[in-house]
Amino acid sequence: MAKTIQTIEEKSIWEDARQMLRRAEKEGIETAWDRLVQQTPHCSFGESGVCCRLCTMGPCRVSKKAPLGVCGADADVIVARNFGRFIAGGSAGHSDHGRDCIEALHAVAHGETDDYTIKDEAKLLRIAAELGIAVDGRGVLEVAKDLSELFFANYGSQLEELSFLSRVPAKRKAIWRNLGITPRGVDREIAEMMHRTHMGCDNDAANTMLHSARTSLADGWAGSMIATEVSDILFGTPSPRKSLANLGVIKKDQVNILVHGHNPIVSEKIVEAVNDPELIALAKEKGAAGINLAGLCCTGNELMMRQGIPMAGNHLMTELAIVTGAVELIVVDYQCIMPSLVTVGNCYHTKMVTTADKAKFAGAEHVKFEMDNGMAQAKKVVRMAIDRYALRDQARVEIPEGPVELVTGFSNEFLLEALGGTVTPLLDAIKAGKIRGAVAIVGCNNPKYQQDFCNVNLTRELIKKDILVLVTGCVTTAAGKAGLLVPEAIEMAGPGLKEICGSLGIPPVLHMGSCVDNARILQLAALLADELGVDISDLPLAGSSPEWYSEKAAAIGTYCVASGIYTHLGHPPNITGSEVVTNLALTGLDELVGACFGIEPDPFKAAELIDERIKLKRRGLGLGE
Ligand code: SF4
Ligand code: MSK
Repeated sequence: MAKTIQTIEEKSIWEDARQMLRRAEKEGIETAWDRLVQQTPHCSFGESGVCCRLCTMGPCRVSKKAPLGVCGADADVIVARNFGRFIAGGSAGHSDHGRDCIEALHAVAHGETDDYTIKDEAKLLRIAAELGIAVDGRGVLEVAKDLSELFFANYGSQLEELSFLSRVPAKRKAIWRNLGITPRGVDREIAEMMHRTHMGCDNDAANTMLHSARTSLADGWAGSMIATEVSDILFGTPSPRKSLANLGVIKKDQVNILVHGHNPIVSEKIVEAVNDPELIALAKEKGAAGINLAGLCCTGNELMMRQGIPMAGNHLMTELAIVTGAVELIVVDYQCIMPSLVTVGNCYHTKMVTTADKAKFAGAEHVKFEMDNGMAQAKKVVRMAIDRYALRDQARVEIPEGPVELVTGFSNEFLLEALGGTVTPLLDAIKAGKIRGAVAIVGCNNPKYQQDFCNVNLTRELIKKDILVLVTGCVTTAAGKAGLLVPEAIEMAGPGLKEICGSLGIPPVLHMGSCVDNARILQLAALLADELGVDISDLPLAGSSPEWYSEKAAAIGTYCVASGIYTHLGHPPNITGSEVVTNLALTGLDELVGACFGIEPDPFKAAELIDERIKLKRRGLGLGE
């Protein structure tokens, strides 16, 4: 992690970002990097997790001089409680997104909306049958009713077992059972975490940490997995398609609309609206050559995976996209949307539109999307964007050049089909050492790092070592801009990976979706383990989030580890104030769940660390290194 980022070159590895940073500086526009400087140095109590604000006898911050809070809580208890709430926050984010997807499926099934339909009926029937719902001789909507009810039930506490635990290998389930961390209802685990961390409840740090694992598992194997599967059912299961990434996807002569957030329910309607002939004609009447739609962050990933909509940028590019001066409107759903976007937009003609009552932004216009008005609201938003076009100051427009080509859309369904319907060919390649292992590199940007330096370099180093890389979230844009998401990138891979990906015509780095789509990776890991008759922790797999920032990323890392996948992070969560919690995260969990966290800010050293783990797992399976 860069300690003191000063120059524009130190802020980002990308020319499009640097160009916009120079422009922001010239125009006096403040960005996340400027605010990071204002916030530095960070409070060391907060950074190490020993600041407790859970009651009004405090706040307490413990130190050597004052090792206990007013209630008597020590550093271990305070750190574990803070971490537990952090994980609950991230799990709530993914899972509530999943709940919104179920509501859409439920509305479709009950005929309450004409705006949404079931695009992948085959997947609906397949998932329903997988989960024990009768499908033979029944109408699609009847099955959808039952499936949506079953998914809703995953959020309560009535089910004996979460639906998708049927996908978890038996050995993994036994580990969870023995530790008492088999996840129950999604809402139950999150609520219990809030309860446990109230003053005077769970005052055993290790016990609280185990519940963090349980809460995150409810996210990974239920909230996120349901979000992914229902999104595929409603909007189509992704398959490979070409797209483009970087700020060059914004067009000088068109009305530019950016979609940002996570849930495709709003943005899929915007895609339809921008293709409406009447609205295109209206844009032309107003002097634009057409309407251009591009994505940001994970809503961008969702649209890119299914529709090939180009990606303007990842987390730290969101303010900079506005600095092009060519964005008429940003429409957002929720999560990872900096409140500063309203302010930056006000420096130009850029309007910000919010769509969810749970994510309003002061200064933005709220256009509430509901199940029965999605199309009408999407058209309204596009009209608003067209109206803004006349307000654009063309003299202030500066758009970086040269979007980069990429290939997206690698769902498990596509991978299995490409492999002939089974994971056996992939396992054969792993056994032969042609693919030595697989690593999911996921997560965010964080202005404490040079943007995407770690994301890109770790990816490059791993493919050189014949390790297949799977990307989701904001790492996708980094890998795409670096030219790693095209089949030609096999030239940067080791000989074995080059041979296998070359024969399949796929890139050595596969884009598998948004943050919730890490569930696809969990499912793939489970399929591999089942095929070999081993536990997930026996496989030569790892996860990594080099430049993470969010509670959601921490939840993903935690469910990866609790599922048996060693996970590298560029920096630790705010837990270093407790030896008990830190040791548990870095080593203790290995004994309990067969995986732990590794911390390494340097991507080259991180690649070695991950490679060691892959070697260890290969040896364990009796495979050559
Ligand atoms: Fe302080 Fe205990 Fe209250 Fe936390 S719960 S603020 S440590 S008194
Ligand atoms: S959007 S959680 S910055 S990946 Fe999913 Fe990107 Fe991280 Fe948000």
